[in-house]
Amino acid sequence: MMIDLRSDTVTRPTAAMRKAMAEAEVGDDVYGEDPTVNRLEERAAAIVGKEAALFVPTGTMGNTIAVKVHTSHGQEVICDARGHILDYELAMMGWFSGCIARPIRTDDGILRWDQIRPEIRPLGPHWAPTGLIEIENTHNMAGGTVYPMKTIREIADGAHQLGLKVHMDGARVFNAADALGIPVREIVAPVDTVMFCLSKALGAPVGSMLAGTREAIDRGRLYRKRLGGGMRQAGVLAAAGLIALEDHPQLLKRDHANAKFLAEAMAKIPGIALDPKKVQTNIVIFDVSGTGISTTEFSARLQAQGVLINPVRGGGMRLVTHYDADRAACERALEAIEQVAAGARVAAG
Ligand code: TLP
Repeated sequence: MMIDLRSDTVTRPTAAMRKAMAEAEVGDDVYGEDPTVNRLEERAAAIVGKEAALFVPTGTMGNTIAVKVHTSHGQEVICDARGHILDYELAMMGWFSGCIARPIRTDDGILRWDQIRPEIRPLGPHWAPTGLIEIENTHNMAGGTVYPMKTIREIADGAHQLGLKVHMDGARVFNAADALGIPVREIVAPVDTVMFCLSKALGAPVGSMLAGTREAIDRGRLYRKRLGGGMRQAGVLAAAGLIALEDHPQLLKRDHANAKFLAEAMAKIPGIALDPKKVQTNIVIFDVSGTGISTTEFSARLQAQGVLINPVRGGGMRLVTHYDADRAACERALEAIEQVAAGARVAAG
């Protein structure tokens, strides 16, 4: 059995999810007649404290719809330079919404209002105006970092005073809620829309939610259809999503403890560099350059030992903990990491 720590997207549906999927009551969701999808959308809206929510097949589609809802062609979207929306969504903000990104570099993935303010532009003879501010919480490639509430409020207050909207890519916002010990609804209260994934840390096989005002979600529903996301008897998927939403936020604590356990042990391995204090949720980004082998080689040697961990952009490697990798699996992964690092040091003499 491989231990797969490439992402929390790799989890398999639980027995309870498969049972709920098999028994799901369904209808045609494009007619608004799938009772299970309707229930999921209502529950998601209630849990995150927004007027309405939309079930979409992927996080990418949720972010794409949000950008479209808030912007017009020829505008800029302010985001972090390592944001998922910029680096991993095939330029959808350009392709679908006709916007370009105005990326801001950060150390920890967390944008601050004093960095954003100078980048906001009005329409001018040379400038594309700012159309939207996008923040990612938790921030994936910065290592699952969590936005402090004060920072979210400052960004949203500043943006709203200027008539701008804020979208949160909250693919893992339930992880942020666990780390802060507050409900998700509190985290997303200041922002206009939030996308969160059922299929990441929460463990559903498919699906994400976009939540916001009724008006934004009604328009978003039309963009979902345009993107090919009108899913008919999608209740079979929503049934698993409901279990992810209701029962799985409680499990995230375990993933966070496993990530911390791995980070603290890995920080002691010669050749591996990371700061375990920065690991707040289920993502650990680490540097293996001190071992003298490349990230691709490190990954290949781990695979030979039954552990999957991928290199990421920027020279590091990323591991993500999830419910299909318990503490025993993490201990075995740690042993493999120790052995690969030690083997590289021996070869380097
Ligand atoms: N992230 C995936 C990969 O695309 C990198 C992963 O393995 O972490 N926002 C954030 C912050 C994400 O991490 C992801 C997926 C998405 C959006 C997109 O979700 P999907 O894959 O459902 O389109």
